[in-house]
Formats: sequence, structure tokens, C-alpha cells
Amino acid sequence: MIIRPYYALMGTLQTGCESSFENIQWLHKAALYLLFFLTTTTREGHTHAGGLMIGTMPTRWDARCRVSAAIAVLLLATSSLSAARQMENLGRGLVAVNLGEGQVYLGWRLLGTDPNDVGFNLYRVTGDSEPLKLNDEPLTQSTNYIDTGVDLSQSNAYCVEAIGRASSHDWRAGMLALPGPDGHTASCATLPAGAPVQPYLSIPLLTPDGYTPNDASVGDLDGDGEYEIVLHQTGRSHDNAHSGMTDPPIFEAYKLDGTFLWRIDLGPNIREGAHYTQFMVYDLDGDGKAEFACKTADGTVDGLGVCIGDANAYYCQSNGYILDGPEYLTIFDGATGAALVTTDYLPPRGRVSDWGDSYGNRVDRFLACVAYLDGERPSLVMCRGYYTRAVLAAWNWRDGELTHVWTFDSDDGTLGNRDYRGQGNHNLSVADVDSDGKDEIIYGACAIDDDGTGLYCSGLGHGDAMHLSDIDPDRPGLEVWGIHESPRHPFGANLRDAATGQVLWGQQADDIGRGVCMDLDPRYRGYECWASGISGLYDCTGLRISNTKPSTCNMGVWWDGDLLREILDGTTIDKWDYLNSKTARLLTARDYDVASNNGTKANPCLCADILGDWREEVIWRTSDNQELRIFTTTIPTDTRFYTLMHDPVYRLSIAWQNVAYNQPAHTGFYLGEDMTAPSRPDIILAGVEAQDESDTLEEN
Ligand SMILES: [Ca+2]
Ligand SMILES: [Ca+2]
Ligand SMILES: [Ca+2]
Ligand SMILES: [Ca+2]
Repeated sequence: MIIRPYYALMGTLQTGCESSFENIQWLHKAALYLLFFLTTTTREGHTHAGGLMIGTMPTRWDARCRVSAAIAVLLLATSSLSAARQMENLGRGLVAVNLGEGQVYLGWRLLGTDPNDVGFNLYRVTGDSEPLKLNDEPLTQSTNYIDTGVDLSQSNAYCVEAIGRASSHDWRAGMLALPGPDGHTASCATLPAGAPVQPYLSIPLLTPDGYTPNDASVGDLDGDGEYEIVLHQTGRSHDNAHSGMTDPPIFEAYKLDGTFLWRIDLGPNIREGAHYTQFMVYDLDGDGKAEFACKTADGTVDGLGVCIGDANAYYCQSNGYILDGPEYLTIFDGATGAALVTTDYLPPRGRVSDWGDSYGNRVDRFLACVAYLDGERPSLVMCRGYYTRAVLAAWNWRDGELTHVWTFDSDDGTLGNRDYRGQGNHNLSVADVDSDGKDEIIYGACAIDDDGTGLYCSGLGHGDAMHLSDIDPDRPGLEVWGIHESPRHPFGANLRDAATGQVLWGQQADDIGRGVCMDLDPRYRGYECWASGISGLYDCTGLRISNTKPSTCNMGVWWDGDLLREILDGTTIDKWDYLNSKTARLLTARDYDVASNNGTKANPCLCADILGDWREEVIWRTSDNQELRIFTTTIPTDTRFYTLMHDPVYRLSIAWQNVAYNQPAHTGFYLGEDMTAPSRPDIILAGVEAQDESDTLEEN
């Protein structure tokens, strides 16, 4: 526990002060104070420790050294105050892919709570034979492995065991019953006899007639430590700007083995379109099972067939718009689809024309996200409006009760709030941008603080795309790459400080619809940035590094074995060839009969780290709409990270990825060439007693 503060203080000495004997002596004293107060714990204690340490600083330190040491102590005191976040208790997510010629690719999860030096053993059972241990020495360098000489005409069951973390197991009782680190039984994967050579897992769907699988999200719905998929099935749909009848939005849940869990039909009083139904899949109450939450109406039928509100109500106009009738927010049980609680949606639509037009476009622009507003547990945030009035309402679902936490309303008369009108995007992001341990909601060009007050408004206005991460790793804090439609300023695409909104650099253009950033070029530190309507490729400081930019500008995926990110668009994954400034194809998934979603937006159903090692999987629908195919990399890597899903910023990105115009997830740390290893996330696992950080590994 003291290690991180110790190294932080050491870092302070290196950057601000001279490493003299006296300074190092003070450092040790400070570390001891921290150790004492971190282990005895009171809020007053931390402050006291900070005061004591500052008071005992060596007198001959120069101003720069004193200031940086004081900042370090204050930061440490605050960071020790911020409690760990409750996150998912995941299993190993072992995936086995037949590569052909007797080779099988295996990948599995490192958890955010695993000891840094944890090693793994792999076992295979071919047919009825005895389990065969595949590795001589514990596997500690990576969390993937290629097994060779496999008889694939027989069934092959694989299991991964974290050494010293698994409880006893009975091979003869069947490898699928092997308990994982925290009692899960999902550390195994089986290739049936004659398994096909294909880079994806298949999930057969029960798609309703006339429907198309659209956006998806994941969460552990049943608490077995592995993800399930919640899928939005869409019939006829329309953008808010267009009239026309639509079909009821339908949601379905499937296990990764194809087991169908439930169907929720939102009914005739919810219009179908990218801006209407924003759905959140997240374990909101920390019981180890994810809930499903979205806006509902009279006539919504839950997973048990129970109707919400008035089953006979019908509010749809002949032009397809729905501008009347009650609006609800419902929390559903993720395992059964049962409605757990229904309340009035906040804010109500009020007078339609108050949102900027009278035909029903701007009144029905919804966004949603999950945020750790108290720094420890997730809250649900449901939003309405961004072209004019913007409203965010935060909710807690805990112990069977839904409570309203706060509402931010640009138009409620609060001093300063009116500046926040018209700043929202067709997407949003969530992160602790001001380093107080609690999340802010980055609502396009503005940010709402954890307590529901405005943090800042950059005034950059509405936009279509936005990316938040540590885009410039050499600059403290997080940055936002924002893309603005029809800007009235010279920063149509710009990098800004995520905590203050200060523009760091930008490029001018009249109408920029798309933009993205990711590490493409190892010669330049940080993420490279590019956008439609702007020529060239830029490094994170705004330096134009290539006159040519990648051929697409949409999403990213960590796919191959290096630390750079690959480019995802439609059904393709590309690699930027930085030496020749051109794009090279890595995967053409269309060859496997899959299709992308959302028209010109060309998104997959989901791109997320849902299986195997830290790299991301991509879920596409088949073009006949009867299947989801989860593509997973089979390229080995020597890089070992904990699952991206245990990085809070990334996990919350997956929750909001489906919102309106889908955007790629980003990590809260810099993931790219020349990165420093991410520190262990400060998390506790839902449903698990306090983790013992001093876990020692048993010899195996
Ligand atoms: Ca599960
Ligand atoms: Ca914060
Ligand atoms: Ca930064
Ligand atoms: Ca993965």
C-alpha cells in the first residue's frame, strides 16, 4: 500500500529536488508517516500527516522543491482519501480458437486485482484422455499461448489456472467445473470435435421478423464472472429529423454460448432511432449482476411478460412522432429482464417547442452514461437535450431503491448554467478529470462535476465526435479531442484540457463530422489525431506529421501484438503504415459474411475487451441478421496488461459506446508506444470481501 506513495515521493525528488542525503532522509520520514496514517485511517489523520510532513521539510530546499514536495504530499493525502471503486468480479474469459494445422490460439484475462507477478498454468484434455499440462514453467510474460500438435478431430477442453489463486479442482468431474480465482467456474473453454477454423465465436439469435441486430453492450448479467450480451434489435427506424412510423425497440440478452435469456419490448410509445433509446448495462447496485436501464413508456413489456403502465395507451401520431403520454425510467433485472422499478423520466418533455423546434426533433435527443459520482459506486445518469437546453439527471440504484441524486439543468435559472446550452454532442464521456476521485460527465464541449454543478463550459459548441484519454502523456491530466460541426470559432477539431476546457491547439474547418485519435506512429509520443474535412495527420502537440491521413476516420481497436492501436471502420481493421503514410488491411470481416450497423456510421454492434487478453473483440451481425459473430485476435503478444475492463474510464466507455453516434472506448491511462505500465487500478470487486494485497503465491 505504501509502495505507490513512496515512488510518487521519489519521483518528486527526482523532478523538483536534488537527491541529497538530507532530502532522502525526509522522504523516508514522509513515507513512514504515510504508512502510519494510511494504516490507521482517519480523514483528520491524513491532513495531520500532510501538515507534519510539510513542517519537517528540509529547510534548505529551494522554492521549486518545496512546492513540488508539498503538492506531492497533498496529492497523496487526497488520493489516500479517495476510496476504491467497486467493479466487476470477472473470471478468466479463456478463449480458444482453432488456427488450423493442429494449432490453437488461447487467450485469457489478467485481472486488475491480480498480483503483478502472478503466473498461469494451462491444461488441455483431448477427448477422454488425462489432462495435459501445456507449460513447463509458469506463464508470466503474456496472457496468450499457441498450443500445437492438437488433434482437432476430437474435442479439446482447455483450462487456465492462476497459480496460487485457484482453489482445488477435480479434473475427473469435468474441466468445466474447475473453480477460478474467486469461485468462478468459467476458466475453461472447449473446442468441440471438428471445430471449424474461424477467427470468431458464433451466437445464434432469435431475431424477430423484420428486425436487424443493432448496438450491443455487455455486463455480467447472471454473476458467473463472464459477460453476457444485451442487444438492441431494430425494425423500422427514423432519425428524429424525419417523420415516419417506426417499430417498437426490442432488447434481447444472450449468454456467450448462445443461451437466450430474455426479451424486452419497449412497445408502441417509444420511437425507434439512434437518438431515442440509450440503454445502460451495468452492475448499479454492486450485487455482482448487471442491471439493464433505459427510458420506457406505457406498453413496455418486460422480460417476464409484465406490462409497464397502461397496456392500451397509444400516443404515436400519424407522422410517427410520439410527443405525448407519460415517460418512464425503468431498471430491469439483468438475469431475467424483470422490471425492478419504474419512475418518471427526468426531465419531463414539458413544452416541446422549449427545446428548440416544435415538430419533435430536439425535445427527444437523449444521452446516458454511468459515472462514479461518489468515487466508490456507480450512478446512472440519464440526459435530455443538447442543441439548446441540456438536462442531466443522476440516479442511484442501491438496496432495491432508486433514488434521485441531482439534476443539472441549463435552464433552471442557476447562475452560470445558461452557458451550458447547446454544448452537448451525440455522445459523451466520463472520467475523473479534476483528480478528486469522483467522476465528471464530459457533455460534449462542457463538463458537469460529480455534484451536478457545472465544472466548465468551453463554449466550443455542439459536435459529432469526441475522444477523452491521456492523449498527450507528457502533459498532466487527460485531454479531449473534440470535433465540431459548423463551429463559430477557428477550432473545428481541437485538443483541449479535459479538466478546464482550455484549447491546446486546433485546426479550422467549416463542417467536421468525424474525427478520431489513437497511437498510430511510434516515432511521436502520444496519440495521433485526424478528422474529416481537415487534411493531414497530427501528433498530440498539433505537429503535422504526415500530409496523408488514414483512409478512414471512425473507431479504433487494439488488435495486433504491438502497443499501437488499429483502425476500425465498417467491417475492416487496418494498420497505419507510418513509414509509407498508407493504410494496410489486417482483417476484412465481410469475408465472413458480417455487416456493420448504423448506415454511414458503419459501427460494429460493439468493440470491447470482453474475452481473452487485454486486446479488444469486435462483435458484428451476420448479413442475414441471424447471428452475432465475436471476432477475437489470434496474434500473439508479449505485452501483458490487466483487462481493460478493470480500467474505470475504459469500462464506463463500454457502457456509453452504444449511445447515439457510437464512439470507441478509451483507457484512462496512456496506452501506446513508450508507455509506462499502468498502475494497478484502485478497485474492489463487487461481491468479494476485501482483497488481500499481500497474497503470496504458492509454488505449484
Ligand atoms: Ca455472466
Ligand atoms: Ca472529479
Ligand atoms: Ca495528458
Ligand atoms: Ca480481449
